[in-house]
Amino acid sequence: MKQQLEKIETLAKEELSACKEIKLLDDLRVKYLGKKGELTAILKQMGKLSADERPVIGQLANKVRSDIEGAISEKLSILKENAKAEKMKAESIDITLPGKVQSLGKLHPMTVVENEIKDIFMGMGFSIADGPEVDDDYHVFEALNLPPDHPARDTQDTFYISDNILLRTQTSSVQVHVMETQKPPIRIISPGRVYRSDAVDATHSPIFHQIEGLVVDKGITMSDLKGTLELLMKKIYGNDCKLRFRPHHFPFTEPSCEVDISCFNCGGKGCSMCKDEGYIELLGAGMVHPKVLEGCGIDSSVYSGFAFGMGLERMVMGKYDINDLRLLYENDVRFLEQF
Ligand code: 2NM
Repeated sequence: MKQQLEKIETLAKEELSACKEIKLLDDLRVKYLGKKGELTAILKQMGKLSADERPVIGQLANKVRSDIEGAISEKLSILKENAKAEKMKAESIDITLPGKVQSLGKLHPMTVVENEIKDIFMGMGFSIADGPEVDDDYHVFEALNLPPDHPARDTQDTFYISDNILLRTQTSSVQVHVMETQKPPIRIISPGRVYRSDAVDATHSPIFHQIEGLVVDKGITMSDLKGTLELLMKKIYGNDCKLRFRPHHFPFTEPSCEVDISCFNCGGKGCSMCKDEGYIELLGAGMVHPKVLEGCGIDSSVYSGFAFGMGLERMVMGKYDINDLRLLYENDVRFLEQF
């Protein structure tokens, strides 16, 4: 019987050490230690033993049971550890793997400058006005003191949908809509796309962009116009930039002026960029013509206003030293990547 017990222990330990799965461990426990197990079968024969042998074998049987139990629980924890380690390995992420570089897009230089100008004007209390690109003759020309036979219409030849409906040549049409529907004080800028019947070259395009501004209130003078434009240009081109106001004529303003800024390139000394002028023309401006105010239902004996208009393309070309307008529309990444 002693040998039988020792054999059971040896066999159990052999089987246990070969066991590789947690669920098979339970089968082994039943096989050796269960009610119908091998150890129990031997203990059932204890009655046949003599009184001398019984305690010795009993003690041995208990030792074998606890040895096997110990071996099972030891094996169980080893198998659990292994399973955990394998799971960790399967789920691990190799953080040394180089990442995929995401190439981020960015804003077009036209958008950058437009946003910059909008921010500056919003900081001065202006709001942004929007309006139709297809409008009628009245809002684009007539209300701006450009009657049908006016010679200035020649320089603003545009695309006609019908005799009366056309693509706007400047965003002043938006300002007419605003003056018709809002009471002063008015403080707006109107950025947007405008159209002229021009052939494409380095400085012309039939579609381009403008930002116009309009202020109407009691007591508005030319000095308000000068102060506003000076602040705008110093914020965009730096504090050293100087402005030059030259007399000019527009049908919709009186008096009118053109505004130049000291050359971005040479600072005023004269170079090829400013054609030795030292200055570059950037804006048209003036005091809103009384006829325009009256036409929009604003009493010109009470209110006065200033207005200005600038080409966005020209501002962008000056700021980034771009010599051909077409580069702004072609969307060639080799060009766009430079900003
Ligand atoms: C310019 C130059 C000068 C202008 C005038 C008006 C309005 F609607 F108030 F009459 N809006 N914009 C204006 C004045 C535009 O662009 C070169």
